[in-house]
Amino acid sequence: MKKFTCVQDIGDLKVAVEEALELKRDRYQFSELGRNKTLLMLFFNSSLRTRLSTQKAAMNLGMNVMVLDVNQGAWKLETERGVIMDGDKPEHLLEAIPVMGSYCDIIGIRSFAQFKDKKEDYEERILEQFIRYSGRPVFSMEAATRHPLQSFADLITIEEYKKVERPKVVLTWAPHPKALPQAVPNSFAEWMNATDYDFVITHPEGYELAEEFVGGAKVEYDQRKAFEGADFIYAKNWAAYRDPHYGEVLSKNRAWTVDDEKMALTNNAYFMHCLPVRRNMIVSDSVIESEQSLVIPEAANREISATVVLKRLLEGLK
Ligand code: AN0
Ligand code: CP
Repeated sequence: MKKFTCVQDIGDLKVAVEEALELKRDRYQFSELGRNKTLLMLFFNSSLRTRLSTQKAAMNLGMNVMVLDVNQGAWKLETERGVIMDGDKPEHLLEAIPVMGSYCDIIGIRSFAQFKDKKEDYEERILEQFIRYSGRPVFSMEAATRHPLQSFADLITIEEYKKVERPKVVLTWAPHPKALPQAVPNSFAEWMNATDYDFVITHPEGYELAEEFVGGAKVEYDQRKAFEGADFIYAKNWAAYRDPHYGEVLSKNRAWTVDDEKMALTNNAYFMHCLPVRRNMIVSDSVIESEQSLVIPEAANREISATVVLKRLLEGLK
């Protein structure tokens, strides 16, 4: 594998999940593969899970790891070409990228949507510049439009817990006080659409995701109807995608919070969320603490998805 930014990069999902479950049985099977190979993880945004699980995955494979928080201690980076750099940013991405590439073998990037310019976000300007100019295999640790390491961990989790071959999986919008990217729901939809599950998306009007991600999924505006018979409820907030409201919070309606009453409509569904989650906005205390909540095993599977991805990127170096 030469890069990992979207579902297509991982190839056959059944094969990928099998590889993940096999690695989960013994995550140190390839502890020599990464010897003298260096991973650089670069964060433009905060992280708990991605930072720790990806570093752990690299250590499982015997890699050396460097972590750089761009906003803490590094020079502020200008990302636009043609800018007269007389402001507060002393260094340009176009120098920083090849310099960083010269110190490592693989690069992971976290760079969220900025909600300033939809085209810029959806063209993945930052991620694409790393792919073009670093000379290294690049993987996404959540970029502007996708979070594939999360979606892969979500898929592994569903495969581990599903009781029927084709479960009904429901992605539901839920309220949040601040504007959040569409990367997690886009990516989740992209991965679910690549399976044969019964996949439904529910959200208030105005929160439609980009068509390229919705694909063949069913969209149901009535959340309660969507929940009927569900085997998995995957909650997430996102800001509006459609113009002229791109990046805006259109609703904080807590009638969309996932609570016991709504979970009772499902087929005793499991509850999933990528975390971090705001309790009693996205989900009630009692649902997230219930036996049906998978948020902890789901987060634990981030180490597994990252181990598979780094293993394949290491194999691609040879
Ligand atoms: C981020 C998001 O919604 O994309 C990261 C989730 C993994 N969440 C927040 O910024 C709270
Ligand atoms: N789910 C996830 O990616 O969490 P972090 O933002 O903490 O990395």
